[in-house]
This record gives sequence, C-alpha cells and structure tokens, in this order.
Amino acid sequence: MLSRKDFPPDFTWGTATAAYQVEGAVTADGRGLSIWDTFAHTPGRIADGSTGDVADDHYRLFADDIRLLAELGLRAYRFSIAWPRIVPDGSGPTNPAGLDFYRRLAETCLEYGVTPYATLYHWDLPQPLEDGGGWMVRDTAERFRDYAAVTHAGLSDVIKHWMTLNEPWCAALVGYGSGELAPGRREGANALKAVHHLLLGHGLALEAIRSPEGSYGIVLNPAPVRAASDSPADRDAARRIDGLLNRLFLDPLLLGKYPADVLDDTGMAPWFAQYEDDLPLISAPLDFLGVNYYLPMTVAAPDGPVADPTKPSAQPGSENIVTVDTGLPRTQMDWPIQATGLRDVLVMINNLAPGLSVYVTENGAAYPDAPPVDGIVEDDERQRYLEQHITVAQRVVGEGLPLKGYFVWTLMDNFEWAWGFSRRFGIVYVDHATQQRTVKKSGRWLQRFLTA
Ligand code: IFM
Repeated sequence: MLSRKDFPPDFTWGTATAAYQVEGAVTADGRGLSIWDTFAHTPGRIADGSTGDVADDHYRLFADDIRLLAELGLRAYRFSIAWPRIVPDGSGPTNPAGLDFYRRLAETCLEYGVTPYATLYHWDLPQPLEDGGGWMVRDTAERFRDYAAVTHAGLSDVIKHWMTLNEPWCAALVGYGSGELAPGRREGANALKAVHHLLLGHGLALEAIRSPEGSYGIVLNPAPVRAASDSPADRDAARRIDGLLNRLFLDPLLLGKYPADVLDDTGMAPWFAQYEDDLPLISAPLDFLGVNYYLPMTVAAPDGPVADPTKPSAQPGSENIVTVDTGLPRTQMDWPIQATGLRDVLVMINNLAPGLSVYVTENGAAYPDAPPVDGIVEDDERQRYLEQHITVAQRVVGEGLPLKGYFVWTLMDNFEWAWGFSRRFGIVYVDHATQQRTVKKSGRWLQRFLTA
C-alpha cells in the first residue's frame, strides 16, 4: 500500500505550471510579445484555434490557486517566469511590474507554507529576439543570461530554487526542427544550433546567478529508448533516437562533451567543433537535475525511405526511424504508459552523474475528462497513472537513488501548447468559460495521500 511515510520526511511534494499555459493577461502591466503569442495567433497552428490570451487567468487568480494547492497538501509550487514580463523586448529595460508580479506570487506561496521553484525559460521567448534569429543565434544565449541575472537579483530573497530551462529538446527540436511548437521553424539538422545556444544560455545564466544561498538546476525530458528487437538495425535506431533525445543534452551537461555519433548522424560535427570552448560552462556543476517523465519509447529501423519527406520531424538525420506500438495502454496524448520507465531514466542519470540530486519536475497524464457532475470529476485513469508513478518513485528512493521530490503535471487544466485546451492534464478541472476550478478525483486522492 502506497504511503507517504515511506518517503523521507524532507521529500518535496509539489505541482508545476508554466507561464504561457496558465497566466493569460498577455498585455497586462507592460508584458511584451512572445513567440507563443505570435504562434498561437497564427491560423492553423493550434488544434482548437485557441490561444493563451486568457488561459487560466492565473495572473489574477494566482492567490486562490496557491491556496488550493496548499489545501491539497502540496508544499512546493514550480512555476515559470515569463521573460517578456521582465524584459519586454528581450533585451534592454527591465519592467518592474513584471518582477512585482512574481514577487507577489512567491510571497503568497511562502504565506501558505509552499516553497517556490522558478523556471526561467519555459518556451516564451520574447518575439523581438526571435526576429533577430531566436535560439538559432548565439546572441540569444547572452540575452538570456542578462534576463536571468536581473530576475535573480530582483527575486532571490524570496525564491531559492531556480531552474534555467525547461525541456530544451522541445524548444530546439520541436520549435526549430519539426516546427510543431513556437516559433514553428523547420530548420532540419540546423535545429541542433538551437540546442547548443539553449545549453550555452543555461551555462551563462548559471554562472551569472549562482549564489551559496540558492539551489540551481535545469529540467530535461529524458525517456528510456528501447530497440524493438535485438537486430543490429533496430539497435542502431535506438542509439540514434536515444542520442537525439537523451545524450545530446545529458552528455554536455553532465560529462562536458557532445555525443560524437549524434553530431555525425546529423552532419553537424564541423559546426559544433567551433564551439568546444563553451563546454566547460555548459557542464558547470548542478545542484540538481529536473526530470520530466511521461513515456518510454520503442523504436525500429526504417522500413523504407521517409514516406512523406515534407512531414515535420524532430529527428533530424533519423527521420525515417519508426516508433513501435508495444501494446502499452496510452493516454489521450497517445503516449504509452509505463511507470517503470521512470526508474530506467533515473538509473541512467545516476550512472552518468552518481549522487546528483534529481527531482521529478513533471509527471502526469491527459485524459478527456467530462465536466463536473455534482462537484465530482471522475478521472480514475489519471489517479492510477499518478499512483503507479509515485509507487515507482517510492521504490527508487528505497533503492537509495538520490530522488528528492516529485511535482505533478499539472495543477489545473491549461493551454496545452499546439493542442490548445483540447488536452486536460490537471488534477483540478478548469471551466474555461467561467474560470471555475473543481478538484478532480485524482486531486482528492493526492490530497489524502499527502495529508493522511
Ligand atoms: O504541458 C507540457 C509542459 O509544458 C512541458 N512538459 C510536458 C507537458 C505536457 O505535454
């Protein structure tokens, strides 16, 4: 039987959100334009035609939302800071009203006994920087350092836990590779330049903000990548996808080198060779690594040339590698569910960086929840998903792996990027017409687990 008591007393239990997904108020108090404003307002980009203009109106309702998460027994809130609220043009003057907002948010957390965890970049690049080349150019990494520095200087008395980037794989290879996320560019293997500039931005920011009173990390989305069979071709397919998804980020951050095979597969080795001097900065020691875990992957060798070369791909150089359905149950995102994959990921990281503290900074599932009936939202599948993953977390802690905390994705249904409002991940149901919040059954289960 799963019990909170089987976790160490100082294990962190929290929930996570991201600015553009929940805040709304996109023109309030001097906020500048981000690539997500532009992308979401471009016809055809978002499945249901929605935008984050209002989202969950968290910008105005944040105090109620923090009270609610505290009531659920959660004692940590991971939110992201919107760069365009702090530095509206991406570079240049700081907007004091932006800093004020996050100060009020952090102070409200502290009033409720909730520890704030801030992510500096959860994908909302200021549009003027994208107009200057976005993450494809080195200058953006330097501007990120400047923004991180003013934000940290303004808020480090109330926020002690800092994460530089959320999921640079998505920001680079989906934002600039397949183009399914903002800014929606299809740069092929050149999207790896965005990988390097994001990681450089992380290193520069860390150098600028690190202080002995704080704790500093980065958040990745690693997944176990398995070969569909033992054939050399399938094993090579797994090597390639593991390389692009996991090693392209873990190796520079934890080992101080890029994986040579990935640079060769993509033809990017000559470009990266010019920037080897950046690696010591990128691999500066972390206080913790954040892991967003959702799914395992099984892949097989190509069964022919790419069927449709115009189809978006986030696998440059490996476009025709096939993802195999192994019969696992799936969420509404069509993501296979396998909680033990979380353990595989944590073991992989501990092998690379023994003893490095890790937080599960996101874990959760989308299901097509029906609106509340008599105040109840039935979401047994989400509850099961959370129970299974928390059980694995418990096992991993018992085995002595340095897992320090678990953040549910997500507090409340929100703007799920290219899916708009058509995918609900929350443990709290949001009626987007009224902004009414209703705790789902999974949220009540979590509350019992945390407060029993
Ligand atoms: O909603 C996203 C979040 O912004 C980043 N990690 C994955 C979540 C679910 O897709």
